[in-house]
Amino acid sequence: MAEAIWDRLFINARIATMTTGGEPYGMIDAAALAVSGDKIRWIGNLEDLSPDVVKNTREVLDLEGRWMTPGLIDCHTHLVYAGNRAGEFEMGLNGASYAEIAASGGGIISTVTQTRDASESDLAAESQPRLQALIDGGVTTVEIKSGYGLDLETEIKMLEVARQLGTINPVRVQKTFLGAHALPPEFAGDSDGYMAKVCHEMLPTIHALGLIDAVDAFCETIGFSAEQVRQLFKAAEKLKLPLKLHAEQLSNLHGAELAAHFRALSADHLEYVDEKGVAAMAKFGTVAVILPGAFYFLRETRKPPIELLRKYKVPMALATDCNPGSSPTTSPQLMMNMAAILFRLTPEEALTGFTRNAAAALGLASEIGTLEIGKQADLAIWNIEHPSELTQGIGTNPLYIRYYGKSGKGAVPARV
Ligand code: DI6
Ligand code: FE
Repeated sequence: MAEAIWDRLFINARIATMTTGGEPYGMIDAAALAVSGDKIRWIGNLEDLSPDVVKNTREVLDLEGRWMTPGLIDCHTHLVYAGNRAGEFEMGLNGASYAEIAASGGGIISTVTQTRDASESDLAAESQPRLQALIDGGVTTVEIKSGYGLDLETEIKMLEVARQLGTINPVRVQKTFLGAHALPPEFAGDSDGYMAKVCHEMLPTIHALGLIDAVDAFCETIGFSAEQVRQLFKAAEKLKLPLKLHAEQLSNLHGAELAAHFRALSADHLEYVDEKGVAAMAKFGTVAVILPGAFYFLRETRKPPIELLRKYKVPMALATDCNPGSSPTTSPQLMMNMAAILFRLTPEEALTGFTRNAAAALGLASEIGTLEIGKQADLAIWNIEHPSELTQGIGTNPLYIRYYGKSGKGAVPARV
């Protein structure tokens, strides 16, 4: 028998490739997709495949008309943390604002205390179910931020746990250093001093351990000023690390503009961004990461300027922002629904936000986010009649199979 030329061939699929320039969703009907090793080797109409090729493939999976999309990419999470903040949720419902809760020692700092106190193995064990929930929802790549340590030791512990989670689960983990998330209590009144420590001690030390794929900060009145973020970005630039920024979530400090001028991969949240900020993002190719979960949980009323982002053709990504305070969710599908209902994103924009544009927000557009020859074979296969159902449904999970290319040649597809 001739050498098998492909490891696996999916046939009778309807494929949303999420590529641009053709059909909506980059759709291919009556399609097939071939995988060898961890890469996509062929994609197209089933009728264009010769029967010999099909015969010589190691495994053929008949998808019986199901829809295939790129594996989902959650490009902004804080899913490694210890403890929970349900008590604050009650405080909030009794009238306290997010800023008031933060000022009274709650908020991010309460998670910092719990995360510092947790052992590395407890932190991993607490975080694993959140990652599993994302995987069960079709996620094949997830970004995980530090930022609940705010000291060298705990920031390393968080990023080390993120790294480990990526080695024991069939999912790609991108690790983002968010040492500039909040001011730790031991630096009260000295945020410049803390920022200096972040830039000159924590960042280079943690980078030398190989634990940083990107650098982020919380640019906000309750976080760090644009000037402080500029210092951090300069230090990160010297190490050639990609940049991201929590910008304009609660007020307009012109963080998006700053991020764009530093050629940051993304500016995230953006409820308060102005036209100048949007124009700068368009000019320098900075992705807008929209986080409807945080908007919803904080009962924010100011919406990100979707029309303006569309007008300037700024790519929009979506993410869960999974965290214990402002976005306690692990559901990409719910975020897609909220983005549509609250911000009027179309279902196609919503799915693009969890695939192609999310890949760009992580600097991984050449590897993942669309289904094309040569890209990673990270796939989600759904029991749906049309991709818009992924945005329409709430509390449903139509995932049929999730396939993670790096699980390796000959490995059983990662099913959920
Ligand atoms: N913005 C957010 O939405 C999260 N961090 C940030 O800078 C919230 C994190 C938390 O409340 O624990
Ligand atoms: Fe966040």
